[in-house]
Amino acid sequence: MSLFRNAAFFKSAAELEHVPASAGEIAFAGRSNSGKSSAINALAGRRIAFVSKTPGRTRLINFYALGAQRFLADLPGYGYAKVPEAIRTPWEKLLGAYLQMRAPLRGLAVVMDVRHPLTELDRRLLAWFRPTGKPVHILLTKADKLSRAAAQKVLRRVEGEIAALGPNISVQLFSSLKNSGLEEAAAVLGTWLDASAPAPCSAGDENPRHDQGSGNKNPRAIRGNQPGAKCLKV
Ligand SMILES: Nc1nc2c(ncn2[C@@H]2O[C@H](COP(=O)(O)OP(=O)(O)OP(=O)(O)O)[C@@H](O)[C@H]2O)c(=O)[nH]1
Ligand SMILES: [Mg+2]
Repeated sequence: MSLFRNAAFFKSAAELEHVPASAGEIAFAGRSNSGKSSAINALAGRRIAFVSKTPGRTRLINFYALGAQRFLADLPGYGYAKVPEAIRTPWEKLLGAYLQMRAPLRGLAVVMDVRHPLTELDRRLLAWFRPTGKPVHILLTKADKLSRAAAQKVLRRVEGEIAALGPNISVQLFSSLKNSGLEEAAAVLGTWLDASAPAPCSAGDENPRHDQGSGNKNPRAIRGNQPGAKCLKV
């Protein structure tokens, strides 16, 4: 079964200084209440991420370890108007800095409620993340809330809209409730992580591979890929 079945809670980070050293990770972003944590639980096959009836509860980045220094990161949801400004500002800063500067980030899973895809905030996130050059996979979740035909119609519409956004962006239907779309999601996200799998070390080789293909040229790129981070003794 997929490597996501090994996922286990690792830590929460309220600031970038607290993110773990990582050899590769995938972040889940999306509006509050869109189903990010539920999608992580569905991929893990058990409840490891906190699912809330109250939108906007996750204000930290929650990291789930997959082994071999690879992680899933559950990001704070955006677009929940009732969050007070005093909380919202540092939270949005954390999200922005993480997405733009996290070198080990291999790609972004953007979770959208199939009934409200590509909202203004989702489009802003996409427009803003695209320059990193990293791939995006959209999960149109809560697909169980629509008939099969209606869900397919939304899928086709979103496919059409993202085609205009350029390469490296894909979309699928998903339901955490019905566990549908799991294999497709695991295959896409797994490929991103496989591309960053730690290379076996030869004797005396503590020299990690460079951060290839992430597209992140930012010299302020935050933790990860430190010496030793990608070189796994087997
Ligand atoms: N029917 C249905 N409900 C879902 C699905 N995924 C999530 N939900 C429900 O939607 C609500 C929000 O789910 P979460 O996974 O907590 O959403 P989130 O995006 O992590 O929310 P925040 O952490 O607040 O940003 C919960 O009541 C879930 O049970 C799904 O595929 N189908
Ligand atoms: Mg959540």
